[in-house]
Amino acid sequence: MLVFFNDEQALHAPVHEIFRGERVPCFENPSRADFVRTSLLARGHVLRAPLVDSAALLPKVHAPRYLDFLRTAWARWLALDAANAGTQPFPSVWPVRTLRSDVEPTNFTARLGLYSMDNGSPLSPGTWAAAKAGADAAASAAQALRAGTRAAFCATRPPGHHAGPDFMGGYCFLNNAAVAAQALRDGGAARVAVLDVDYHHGNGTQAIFYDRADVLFVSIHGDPRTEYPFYLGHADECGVGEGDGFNLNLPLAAGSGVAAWFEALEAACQRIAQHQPDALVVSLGLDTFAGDPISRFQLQPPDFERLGRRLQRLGLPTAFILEGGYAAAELGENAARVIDGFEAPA
Ligand code: SP5
Ligand code: ZN
Repeated sequence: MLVFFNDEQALHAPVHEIFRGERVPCFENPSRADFVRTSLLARGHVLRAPLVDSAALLPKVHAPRYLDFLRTAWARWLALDAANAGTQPFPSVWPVRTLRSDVEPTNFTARLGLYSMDNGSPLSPGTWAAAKAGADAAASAAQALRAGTRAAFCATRPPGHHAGPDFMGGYCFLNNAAVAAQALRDGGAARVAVLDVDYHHGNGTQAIFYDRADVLFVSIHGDPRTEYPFYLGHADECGVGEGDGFNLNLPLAAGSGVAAWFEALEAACQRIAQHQPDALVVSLGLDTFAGDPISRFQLQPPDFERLGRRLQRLGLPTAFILEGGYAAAELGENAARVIDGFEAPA
């Protein structure tokens, strides 16, 4: 399979995240992509650098003032105090209900809160470069599909599906799946479907396309009553305006087994087929794996092959975008299994 790998991913390497009130090493770290690279190379896949600049696509899925902040955030952090070079900024205040988000504060921490949904998306000096290269990979995958390639796989990090129109969150900064879907639309696809199989609901992608009928969003995820991102991903979220009917959430209780997961996948695939899209974008979170340290589904390595086979049967040009998956040492194997299933003889 055509695989895009952005070497810049290694430039996003924050040291700590906050977990249960304590600073712990980041679950989302460069080793994840390294394991995927090693595994895909060993299976004979050729890895290519992204070749499309996503700059013109980004303002179609993100607010310009958010993009400006993200691009300049580290420089602004250093401008506060040169000693900040060795420390990570975290937001500490957010414009929740009754507070205003239309006036951009000048204070750095206030701005960071304005553009964050959580304190779980630490920045590092190369965050923009890494995230931008991931978006370039997504745009490159879309271009390859437009040129007739059956499928492409973006081994990108940081992930993207929690990043909304104007905020970062859940380790995500730029919404790579949204970039791919928008690029496919701009390239002539009348209808696109995004299938999000990450353990966590793709709140950012849902928000970006919630009022649109041209991009169907379907997600299978841990029930937000107990699982991150908590405040979106319920079954009654169907879309709004022209987008009414073009959003399908299939939440499953944390701890759900493999049979329940594949039943949801079947429902997802049937809705996607009904949409008759010209292309499919898969937000491929591999944190549904039983061994994932922060998630609670039970998929085993062969189940990822089964997922790939089912997606192949949709018969659509398909862009896979890597999202979560924190059992880093198993991530390469599980990613390769999805590709194996997709490429298996029907
Ligand atoms: C892309 C992606 O997968 N982002 C996930 C972000 C999750 N951040 C919050 C994690 C909180 C996990 N709490 C789980 C407790 C398990 N012992
Ligand atoms: Zn996830």
